[in-house]
Amino acid sequence: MPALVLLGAQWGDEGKGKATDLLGGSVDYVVRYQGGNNAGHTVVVGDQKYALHLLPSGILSPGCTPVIGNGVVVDPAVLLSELSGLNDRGVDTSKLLISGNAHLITPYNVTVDKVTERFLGKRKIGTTGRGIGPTYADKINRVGIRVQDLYDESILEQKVEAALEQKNQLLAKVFNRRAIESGKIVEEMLQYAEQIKPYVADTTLVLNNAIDAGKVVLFEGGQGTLLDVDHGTYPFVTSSNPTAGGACTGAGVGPTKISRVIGILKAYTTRVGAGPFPTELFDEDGEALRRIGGERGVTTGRDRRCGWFDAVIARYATRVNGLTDFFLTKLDVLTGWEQIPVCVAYEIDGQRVEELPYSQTDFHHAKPVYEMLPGWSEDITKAKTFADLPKNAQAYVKALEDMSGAPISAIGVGPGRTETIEIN
Ligand code: 2SA
Ligand code: GDP
Ligand code: MG
Repeated sequence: MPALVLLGAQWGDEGKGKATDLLGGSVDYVVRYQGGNNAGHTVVVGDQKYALHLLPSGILSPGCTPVIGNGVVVDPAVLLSELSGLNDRGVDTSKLLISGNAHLITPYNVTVDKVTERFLGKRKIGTTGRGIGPTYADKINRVGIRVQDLYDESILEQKVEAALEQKNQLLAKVFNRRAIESGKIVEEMLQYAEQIKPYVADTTLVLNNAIDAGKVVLFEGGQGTLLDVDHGTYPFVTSSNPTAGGACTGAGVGPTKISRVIGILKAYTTRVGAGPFPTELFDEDGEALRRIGGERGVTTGRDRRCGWFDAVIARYATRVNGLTDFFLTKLDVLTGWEQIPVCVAYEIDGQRVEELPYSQTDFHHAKPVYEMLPGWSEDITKAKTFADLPKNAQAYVKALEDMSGAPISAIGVGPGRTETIEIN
């Protein structure tokens, strides 16, 4: 098993942090390949709870080297504060490697993100306001600032000036805001340079050498499949590729090196931010899922929108990621419902549709077609094997597996490391 990808099969927050941490003991490298500190990955170790935003969840596994790949956008202030927060809690962060090609989130990118959202008003995306979209836009527009630019002051000055020329026009003309001074930005960025330097590396070389030497490399996705800028519910998406292909471009590793792609799949569905969500609930059931599941944004503290499981989405995730297997999470949250509705298809303009429509207009009109599955009332949080689960919980898992297009190889029955059933 040289390299594997672990990613969100829905709209994020499926429990990727816990799953990565679970595998952390048996892998040598954990690599973030996209996104930035918009992510919120929760790991519970014993009575300690960690919320990771930018750092890979593998940082909590002592034998593991955490890597921030070229596809990630790095806010240097957040990086340093997350590192010092972990150091204060006794976590060794010295092995971290950061790609010199990763792009930096600058203070003006954060400003543009927030101002744009305010300007969009009702049409806003509901971003995390961390500057993610504007930083990726700069990268594609070829006016981005990379980690390596911190070590060439004159290049940094030229690049910040070039980036601000456009931004200041936009801020002044469209948003009526004061111009941002490039000198101040350069000064701030240079403050971080020396502290970050020990971590900077040619990470594609390190990772390819590691795979060739038989080491195990895990690529940890942020957000989820339906938030992918190409394959998600555009424009209500993040600005990167959380899907499996993103691991190759975001880390500089070829697809032939990857032999397993695990989709993390919540036993129901959640979404944070705006955009279509066919199985969303606006009733007591939705409120109960939010309360029991603790569905609140790890980065922004926003309430997550909640709904029933959607098999159309799961099948789509299997397709666009080439999933080999699923980890099904938060099954325990569904304990207590007499019957559990599961969306098996959509009805769109009177037609039954089995696959996720490529047309956003159709997706906005999609009405879930539900099948009712019998629920269970027994506490399942102590279950260690599949056979320990009540018959109806077993049947729920089997039904989801049949509908989703890939085998379920692990089941989460609680937030802790040990609250997991592994299926061989
Ligand atoms: P952005 O900030 O440009 O990436 O926002 C664009 C959309 O992507 C969504 N997004 C997320 N969705 C779920 N979880 C995320 N991480 C945090 C968490 C979210 C939080 O773990 O809870 O705390 O609010 C995440 N990051 C980005 C975002 O809501 C927009 O819909
Ligand atoms: P991520 O972004 O995919 O890493 O997920 P988040 O950390 O944003 O949200 C998942 C939440 O569910 C966290 O609070 C986890 O501690 C919790 N969690 C993960 N797996 C399980 C599970 O199987 N059962 C329960 N009850 N909670 C879980
Ligand atoms: Mg999260």
